[in-house]
Amino acid sequence: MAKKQPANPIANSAGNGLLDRRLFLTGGLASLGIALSPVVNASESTINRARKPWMQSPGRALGDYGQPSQHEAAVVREGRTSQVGTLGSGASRTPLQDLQGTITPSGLHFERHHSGIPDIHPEQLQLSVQGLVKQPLKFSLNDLARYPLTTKTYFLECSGNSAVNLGPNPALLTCGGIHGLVSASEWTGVPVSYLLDEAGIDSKAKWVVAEGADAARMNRSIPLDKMLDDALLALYQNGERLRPEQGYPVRLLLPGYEGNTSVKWLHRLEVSAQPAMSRQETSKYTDLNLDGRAEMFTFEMGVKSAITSPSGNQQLTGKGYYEISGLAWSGYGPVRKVDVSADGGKTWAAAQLEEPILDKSLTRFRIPWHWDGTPCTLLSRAADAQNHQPTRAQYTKAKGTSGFYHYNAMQAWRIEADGGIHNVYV
Ligand SMILES: Nc1nc2c(c(=O)[nH]1)N[C@H]1C(S)=C(S)[C@@H](COP(=O)(O)O)O[C@H]1N2
Ligand SMILES: [Mo]
Repeated sequence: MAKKQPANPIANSAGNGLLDRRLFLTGGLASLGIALSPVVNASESTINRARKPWMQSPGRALGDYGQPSQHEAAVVREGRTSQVGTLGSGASRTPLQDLQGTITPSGLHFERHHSGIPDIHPEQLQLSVQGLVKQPLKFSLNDLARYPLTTKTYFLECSGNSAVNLGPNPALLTCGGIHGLVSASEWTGVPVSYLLDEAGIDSKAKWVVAEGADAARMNRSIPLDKMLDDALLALYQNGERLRPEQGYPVRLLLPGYEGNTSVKWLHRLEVSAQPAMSRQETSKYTDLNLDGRAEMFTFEMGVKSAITSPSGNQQLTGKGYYEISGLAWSGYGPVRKVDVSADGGKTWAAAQLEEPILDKSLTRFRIPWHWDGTPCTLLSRAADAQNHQPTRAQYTKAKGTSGFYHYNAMQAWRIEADGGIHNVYV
């Protein structure tokens, strides 16, 4: 006799079918009478004894440098754009909706270059430390690699990330298309403080101007305190040397700061009393306020989250059980909490945060959900120790819609009755 199912087998934790985040700790799907896969009957039980084509002869040869499965060829950087007449001066985005965990595969790290990707021979790059120092120093790559190294996981986010959602109408993009100017890696390198200590900082020093060796010579002024705190000269990314796109052979990595300050292809650190007032900190990368004045040197990336699945341009295949999953991060420190709503923000449930929850890194959140097949709106909101992610209305009320950088408001996915999913403003 079939077991009678209770009408509502699972305790809801918020409206529209959000379930308790501890579902899996308390017995999982089977104990709740949820089946996700078809049952195999007796006549089908030889199913895995048949010799498939790939079991009939030896597979292919060993290789030098591994590549993803050819069946994953559709998982690529997206939204690639470059200035008219150029191929490398623009941006490409991480396909967040196709990835899991919290580390971005190096080949899918987002890119943002102001003048293409230089090809730099590691023996020819020299990093100089100069300006208001007791003794100017010059480092070859070999010199740098002899210093004690440190390994940390950090996100990197362009401050123009998600700005498309300031537009008058919601863009019908994927999650990566909207939020994919954020990635995370395990970075290994030399703390900048080691080099500055060795050079000896003059008491008048307050800033360090970092300059890249690309054709743009991109440069930014960084507060000396940040450079002495957690700034890293990154040499390795996810265990291997930096990719050319990420600044090979050495980049500055400023945890939690807007991506622009993490100067790639680094060749000069100039200690100074004043900021350089360079193009990227005056004409660009300033935040326009409602009163028409622009704020400069707004470095930290505010707390943000995005649901990566289910998300824009994906398709639900009928009502039933789904896991809602996404990423949260903050330039001010670890993520403290992520809430999810399935009813457009009326009710909220706390999502499960996956350990380890690291400082200035991506944090994966998950929450089980039962979709009843009717249209609904999914939202996530993150908080760090100090701040909550604002709603879009709160953000635009405080900042207007003419700005561009540091947009961190909540984002909503509309699920239609046919299972189609698209970006909406709520
Ligand atoms: N030298 C140099 N450094 C640079 C840039 C650049 O064009 N040249 N782009 C900056 C910007 S705007 C961002 S968001 C990050 C992007 O880093 P990524 O390409 O490794 O993702 O690098 C920053 N560092
Ligand atoms: Mo950027």
